[in-house]
Amino acid sequence: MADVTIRIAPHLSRALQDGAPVVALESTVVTHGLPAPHGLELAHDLEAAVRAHGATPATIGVVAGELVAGLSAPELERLASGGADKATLWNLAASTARGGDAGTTVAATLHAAHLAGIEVFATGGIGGVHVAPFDESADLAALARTPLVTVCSGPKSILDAHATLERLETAGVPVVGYASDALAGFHLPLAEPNAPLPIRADAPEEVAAVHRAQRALGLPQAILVSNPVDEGVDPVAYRRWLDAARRDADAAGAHGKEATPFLLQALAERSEGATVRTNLRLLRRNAELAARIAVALAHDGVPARAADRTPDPSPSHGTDVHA
Ligand code: PSU
Ligand code: MN
Repeated sequence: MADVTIRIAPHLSRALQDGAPVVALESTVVTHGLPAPHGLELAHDLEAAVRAHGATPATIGVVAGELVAGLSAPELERLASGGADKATLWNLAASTARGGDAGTTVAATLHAAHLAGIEVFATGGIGGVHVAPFDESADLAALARTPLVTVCSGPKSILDAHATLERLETAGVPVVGYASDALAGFHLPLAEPNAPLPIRADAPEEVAAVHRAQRALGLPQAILVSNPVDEGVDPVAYRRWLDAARRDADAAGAHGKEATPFLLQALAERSEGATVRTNLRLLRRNAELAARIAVALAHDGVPARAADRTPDPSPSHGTDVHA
């Protein structure tokens, strides 16, 4: 028996068994995405936003080598207190084998959420194609093969949005513009240059319908929901901060998995917190929308997950799951 293990918090396990709406949340934004003390506050805020809209939050991360869905308050505090690693797909196994703590990226969170049987996930901006050659986030690989509705505000604005959208197209990931027709630009409402999207949805039920159709067709990709932030930062100032942040990153030699956290931190400093305020705002909006989509899916009656399980490792909803 393959020894795939994820610990699912008991209250979450019950919600999943009942077919209640659940929203997965990532933890790299908590461990690496925001300057302290924003990380921990944010984690609690996002969970509250999900609850306020009728769903159960499931923040995912690695604690003492254990992959956990539904981190407890002390576990969140532990992750936010510094020193945690950043776990994406290529180092998730190493991270658990070593027994350490780690925030999970979009990619690793998608994987874990799917193992747990969760269908909806909210984040801020996804990873994608960096401007530096040959740096492409594993988020793209995970979105190509993990069937969750993933709500974001587009690719993080430190990336090449256009190249990221092309990769998503190649991978067959449907990108749904929520109440919008072009790709969201993370800190900016729209990505530059303007990138039209193939599908638009104006209500959570419409997103749920696309998700159901994707499942019914046996397509393995995520449904990526692009939810533009309502109030972004000033685009001209943003361009200046980003150029400076890129120079800072070059000077510091920040690349590989350090690149994203470094650039976000440099932007926060250069913008005197403006990018952080926008980031917090869009994260909250995305958690709210994800909760409404999870509620719409649950109202279908069909626990879509039970209906369309393919023969991949299918964990039961115990506290410890072995597939
Ligand atoms: N969005 C944010 N802040 C973040 C991230 C996304 O608003 O910190 C994180 C996510 O966890 C995403 C990761 O998966 O950055 C991408 O990192 P990389 O480009 O190294 O794959
Ligand atoms: Mn990378």
